[in-house]
Amino acid sequence: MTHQSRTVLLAGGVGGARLGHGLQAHLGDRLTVVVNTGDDLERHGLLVSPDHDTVMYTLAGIDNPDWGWGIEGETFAAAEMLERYGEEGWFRLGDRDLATHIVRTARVRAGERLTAVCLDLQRALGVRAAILPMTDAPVRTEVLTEDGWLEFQEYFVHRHQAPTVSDLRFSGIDAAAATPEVVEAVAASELLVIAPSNPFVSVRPILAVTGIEAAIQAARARAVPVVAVSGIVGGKAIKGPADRMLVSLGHESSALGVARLYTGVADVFVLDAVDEALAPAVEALGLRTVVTDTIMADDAGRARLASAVLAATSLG
Ligand code: FO1
Repeated sequence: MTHQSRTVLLAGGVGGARLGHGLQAHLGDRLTVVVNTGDDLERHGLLVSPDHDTVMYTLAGIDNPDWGWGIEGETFAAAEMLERYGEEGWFRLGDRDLATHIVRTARVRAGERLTAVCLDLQRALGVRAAILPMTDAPVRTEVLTEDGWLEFQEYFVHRHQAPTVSDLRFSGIDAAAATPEVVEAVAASELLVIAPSNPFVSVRPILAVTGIEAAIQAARARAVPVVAVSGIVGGKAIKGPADRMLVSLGHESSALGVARLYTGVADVFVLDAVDEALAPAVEALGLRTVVTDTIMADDAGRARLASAVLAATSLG
């Protein structure tokens, strides 16, 4: 692969956004990011799309690097006023972020496709890559816990990911088809990358959308390589609940545990140097391995991992 390969990145939240930022530095508009929309929700009558917006703000260079979501220098005047009116405030919507939700909600309610609206928002922010919702249909991830089925953000934010997850479901997934833009991007791709996102609540919903896994397998049949990056380093998730979910859903909380989930869809697996000893076991699954520093602490780290991913399938 060269640094100009048409690349499609399957991404969820923070880890996906950071690798996307690194890949965009190399690829510009030859990068397409297909984002999970299972985390989407309605708040105060507005449609909020956290994974799309996290990737959009990050690729626009206006993300809040400490939080991994939201906009740098954000203010919360509207949120404070909403709370004065007795509205729930546990899901914090900043003033600039609200503009995104106001525009998106108004245009989707007027009948436009989510994808068309999202592409316009990205262009207005100067994003060079294309960030595509996995589908235009509503999909909502729910997790089964000791408190019953919870909507994703209720689990992730309101309950601080404390409950133990014993099952997952993506309501609406049966009626959700891949958009033409996603199918076209995968068909034109020369490289497919699975970001170091949560395999269960970020990557799996994308692969569950009708048409997406089939498009990926058709690309693989054309010798397009799929490179997956482990989001588990030294048995721990860089950020978020993926390590605990691996265990509570019956898997091993390790890079090998993640690799097992991607057999049959990935060809190359990128592990952190910390997990070098696991490489033979990953290769025994039929995956080629690349061992490198996968921590993206800053822009240089993001570009470095992106470079390693782009080089992962170059012959020789
Ligand atoms: N995460 C939090 O931990 N607390 C919040 O109040 C919060 C608000 C929020 C608003 C908009 C948005 O796009 C994302 C937001 N997130 C918040 C992050 C969000 O829960 C995660 O980005 C994902 O859904 C997981 O990737």
